[in-house]
Amino acid sequence: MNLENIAKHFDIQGEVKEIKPLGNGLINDTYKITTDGPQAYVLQRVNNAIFQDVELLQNNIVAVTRHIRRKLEADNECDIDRKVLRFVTLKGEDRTWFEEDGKYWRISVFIPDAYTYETVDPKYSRFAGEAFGRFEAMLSDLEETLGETIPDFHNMELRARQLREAVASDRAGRMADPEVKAILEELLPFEEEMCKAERLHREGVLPKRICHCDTKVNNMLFDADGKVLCVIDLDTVMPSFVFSDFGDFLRTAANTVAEDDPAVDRIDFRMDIFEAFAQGYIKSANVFLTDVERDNLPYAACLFPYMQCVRFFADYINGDTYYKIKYPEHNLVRTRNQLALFKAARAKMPEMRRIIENLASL
Ligand code: GN1
Ligand code: MG
Repeated sequence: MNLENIAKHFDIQGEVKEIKPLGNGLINDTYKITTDGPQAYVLQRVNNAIFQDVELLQNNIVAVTRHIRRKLEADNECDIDRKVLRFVTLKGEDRTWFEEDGKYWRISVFIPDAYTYETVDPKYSRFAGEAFGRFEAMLSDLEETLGETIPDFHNMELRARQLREAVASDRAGRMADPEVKAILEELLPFEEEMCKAERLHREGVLPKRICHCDTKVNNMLFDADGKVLCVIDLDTVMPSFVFSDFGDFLRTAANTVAEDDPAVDRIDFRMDIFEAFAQGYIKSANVFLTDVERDNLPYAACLFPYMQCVRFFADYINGDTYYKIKYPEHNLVRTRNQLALFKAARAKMPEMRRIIENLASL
């Protein structure tokens, strides 16, 4: 696969000097392109086994980035090119993706002097909460209707069903392991409680809004002073419950260890990170947040470790077909980790509720 030949189809400035791997996403392949011109670029192969409609996905992303850019311009923001991603079109076309031999590619302009982190302190957590709340607020009046790039992506009922299907077909023969059975027994009793969002939606009291849906800590760019520049990794931007962005950020940020750390006994759910993130989030999301959404933020903080646990676990039982793994038990280690985090978070729900009530009354 010649990456330079792929890059040649896009309208980039300057000659390509070097193309090197970038970042550590679990789904797409990402590279940095250095040129002899003023700009560097990010080249990505979109994993179309997972994102099956790349055209819909890129249409979503173009609509979202265009809308945010217009808002920033209207607000007379400075340095806009570092605050929203820009996707490069193909030479002579206005399409932002290229297909060859069943592989899909896209290029965006690299944002210089930006940093990503795998962990945050409370101060950065508050900035992050504000940024994701602002992201949702800015998109609340988007004219275009966005498609779901992965249908029912954060639908807990579907994820629970997929786990049961994985268990029933036991494709990799892993159900024979007593530990696997024990994890399943631990997870099942919480299923109904965790499917609350879908029920509220059916009752008509929980709306879908445009959310980011992959608010891991490392999907946000910070400048050298710790201020949030922008939100990246926009493949999963789609209609969802606000719980997605609130819960998934805390899943990574409030965990005392990384999501694949085997040291389960060191796992805790950090309330200082929760409180700071909630402060920032509620501050900027207050303009649209309903009482039902706000009151259920503690539930969201538990839902996402639970859902991720179910997803890693189903993938392990299926024989590791979805997430990239670095060693054979990687998905099982991730499962144990997320289960411990879920339990830690759930034990802290009363404290979370107090914090949210306090913030609501300010
Ligand atoms: C995947 O690609 P990445 O690493 O940002 C996944 C998320 C999971 C996450 C777990 C499309 O995100 O939903 O939360 O791994 N993305 C998709 O680390 O499934
Ligand atoms: Mg990512």
